[in-house]
Order: sequence, then C-alpha cells, then structure tokens
Amino acid sequence: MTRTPDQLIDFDALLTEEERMIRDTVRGFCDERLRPHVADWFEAHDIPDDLGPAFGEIGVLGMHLEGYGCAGTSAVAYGLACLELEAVDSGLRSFVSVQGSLAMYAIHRWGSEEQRNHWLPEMAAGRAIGCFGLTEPDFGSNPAGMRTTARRDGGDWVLDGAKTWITNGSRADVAVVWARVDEGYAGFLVERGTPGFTTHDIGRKMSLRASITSELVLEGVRVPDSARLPGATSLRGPLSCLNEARFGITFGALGAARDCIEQTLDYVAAREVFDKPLAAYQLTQAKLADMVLELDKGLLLALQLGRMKDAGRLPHQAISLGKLNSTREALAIARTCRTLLGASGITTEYSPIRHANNLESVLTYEGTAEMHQLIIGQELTGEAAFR
Ligand code: TGC
Ligand code: FAD
Repeated sequence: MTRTPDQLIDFDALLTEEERMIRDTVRGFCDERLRPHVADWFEAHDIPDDLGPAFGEIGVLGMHLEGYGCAGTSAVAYGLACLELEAVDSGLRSFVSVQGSLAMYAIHRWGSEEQRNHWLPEMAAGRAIGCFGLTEPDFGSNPAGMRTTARRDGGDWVLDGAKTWITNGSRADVAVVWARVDEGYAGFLVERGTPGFTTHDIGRKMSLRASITSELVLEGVRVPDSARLPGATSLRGPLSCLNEARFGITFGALGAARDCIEQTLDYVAAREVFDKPLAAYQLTQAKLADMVLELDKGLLLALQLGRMKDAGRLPHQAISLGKLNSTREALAIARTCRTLLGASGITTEYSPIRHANNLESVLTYEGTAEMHQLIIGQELTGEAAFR
C-alpha cells in the first residue's frame, strides 16, 4: 500500500540529497513546533510572538537569497520548505513568504547596500519582522491605480495613503510601502513608530486565522531619502517580489492538499459505514484517485518550474500556471476531503476545513485565479484583457 500520496510517482527520486535533507528538517520542525498547536492558533485568531525567531532558527526566512545571513538555497529547496509549512497551515507559510519573498526580497533586489546590511541579517534571524504594503482599499488586482503618494520635501519624502489586507502589518518592524511618485512608483522602508504611521488589525476572518492581517495608515509620514529603495522605479519593483511569493505558493498550496489527503486516508480506513470501511467503496476510491492524480501532477509542474527558476529561465507567466493550478486544485482537494469526513469534517479536529478556508485566501492573494488566467491569456494571445 502507498504510504504518502506522492510515493506513486517516486517524487523523492527527483530531488537532490540536499533538497531532501532541507525538506526533512523543515518537516521535523513542523511536526514538533507547529502542528500540535496550529488548530488552537487558528481558533484563537492569533499566532505567538516568538514565531519569527523560531523560523529564523531553522533558517527558512529569506532562505533562497544570497548573503546577508541568508542560507542561499535553491529555489526548489525553498519551495519544498513552503510545502511543508503549508501542510501545517497556509497562515504559517504566509508568514515565511511575506518575510522572505516579499519584504526581504524587495530589500535584497531593490535596496541600497546600507539597507541590505541594516535589515537583512536581522530579518533572516527573525529578530526583525517585515511586511509588504501594495494592496489598497480600492486597488487590489490593479495596483497601478494606487492612491498612496510620496512627495519630495527637501531631502525627505512625505507619504500619505492607506494599505489594506497587509500580512503581519501590525507585527512588522519595517513596512515596505509602495507609493506613487512623480516619475512613476517607488518603494519605501517605513519603520514602526514613525510619526503618522498607524496599523489596525482586521478581525472576524474565517480564513488565514493563524495569521495577522492589518491595515496600514500613512498620514504625512516623513522618511529620509535613505529609506527609499533606490532600484525600484516602476511597478516592476513590487511585481518582481510577487513572482517570488507566487513561486513559493505553487509548492506551498500542494502541502495543504497533501495534508488533507493524508488525514482523509486515515479517516476512511477507520470509519465504517453500511458495515464496511468507507475506504472500501468505489465512490470513495474514485475521489481519492482523482485527488492524488491532481496532487502528483501539481508536484511535477511545481518541480519543473523550480528547476527552471534555478536555471535562471523562469518567465513570470509560467509562475502564473503554477500559482493558478496549485491553489485551484488544492482548494478542490480540501473540499472533497471534507465531504469524505462527513460531519466530522466541519470541525477543526481534522484539518481539511481549516485548509479549505485558508485556501480561499490563497486563491485570492498574490493575484486572484482570474488575474493569473488573464496573465496566461495575454501570453498566449498577445492581447491584454485586464482593462
Ligand atoms: P504592466 O503594464 O503589465 O507592467 C508594469 C511593469 O511591471 C512589469 N511586470 C512585471 N515585472 C516583474 N514580474 C512580473 N510578474 C511583472 N508583470 C509586469 C512590466 O514589464 C512593466 O515594467 P516597466 O519597467 O516596463 O514599467 O502592469 P499592469 O498595471 O497592466 O498590471 C498587470 C497585472 C494585472 C498582471 C498586475 O497588476 C498584477 O499582477 N495584479 C495582481 C496584484 C497582486 O498580485 N497583488 C498581490 C499583493 S501582495 C499579496 O497578496 C501578499 S499575500 C501574502 C502571502 O504572499 O502569503
Ligand atoms: P479585487 O481586485 O476587487 O477583485 C475582486 C474580484 O474581481 C476577483 O474575483 C477578481 O479576480 C475579479 N477581477 C478583478 N479585476 C478583474 C478583471 N480585470 N477581469 C475579471 N475579473 C477581475 N496584499 C498586500 O499588498 N500585502 C499583503 O501582505 C497581503 N496579504 C493578504 C492576506 C490575506 C489573508 C488576503 C485575503 C489578502 C492579502 N493581500 C495582501 C491582498 C491581496 O493581494 C488582494 O486581496 C488581491 O490582490 C485581490 O484584490 P482585491 O481583494 O481588492 O480584489
């Protein structure tokens, strides 16, 4: 009998020894430090304060970046870490994605040497937390319309506007804030406590409850020119960071799917209906077979994208294929697993409904499924159908 859903395709044989070692280290950390507590964090709509340093200790924060205290692993190894984290909860993978792929990547790619030296080692260790403020109340899918502005005032910049749905916004020591400037768009490092900068957490979430989501308000926030990311002058700045996070999600969402299938395999073996195990019914097996097929296809696509990324030839349109496929299929798998668990599936005693609710956010953030269809559509036809 196959023990894990990816054994049929011998997925491990496609990984290097180092990739398997990193994956197993993260999996061990997840089993010991995260999985026993995650249902409580989800229930409490909160995460512990020491998560950052704990992630820093195992080296997953900015792990695919080079230098400045970062591990410099392959993209595939980073993807596998995301997969293991999201097998626990999408909110925990989000913490790592936002820190490493969005905030740290923005500083690494577009920042000055001084900014890199100041922030990256602290962020890699989880002693400093970052957030990434792109979305605004009226501009989510279309960040080009943003209203947040930064205007020059002597040697300083003055920022006004609001960002919303910002992961870790109120926990962050530094917010990467994207704003409109006379010449286009620019990114700024706004430190917590800067006068005029406030945050408010968004409550009553039914999804990503083991994650903090906040609004950022900027009212006449004055920062020096040294807080501007000097390399970013157009929307390419923030969109290049999204590529990194979307790549991580391509692997990550499949972790949530794997966890749902594993829990469901155990459940259907133990649950007796009409005098025999639920696992022994053809309708159950058809669902299981289809889910494992989608998971394994998703893993092969994710790995191919990872190999292309490590070879330096991954177009952002191909990342859209991965983000769209993994989130859409993982959500379908989580919902199907929920059906197999019957009434038991509606409580957080079992993971599928928590994963399904989380995956609603994952389908939406980092570009909605529709945005990724449009990006792929534009690549195929040459026609931009966004506007
Ligand atoms: P467009 O005119 O196509 O491009 C503007 C400039 O950007 C460049 N570009 C890219 N560069 C790098 N990577 C990409 N993926 C890029 N896509 C475009 C382009 O070459 C151009 O550069 P330049 O220098 O010539 O000016 O832009 P557009 O305004 O038409 O928008 C295109 C569209 C709709 C695809 C884009 O706006 C988009 O992707 N929208 C979705 C927004 C989104 O994904 N937001 C995510 C916010 S962060 C988040 O959700 C975090 S969730 C927490 C977690 O990750 O766990
Ligand atoms: P809208 O853009 O209003 O879209 C609503 C619907 O319209 C969607 O179905 C969309 O696909 C569709 N639509 C939009 N345009 C078109 C079109 N041209 N054609 C057809 N359909 C269209 N943002 C950050 O900047 N940083 C973060 O850290 C962050 N974290 C997040 C955490 C969570 C839990 C969530 C839920 C969101 C987070 N976001 C973050 C915001 C996220 O990126 C946005 O929610 C997302 O980009 C979609 O924007 P919107 O919610 O404004 O939806």
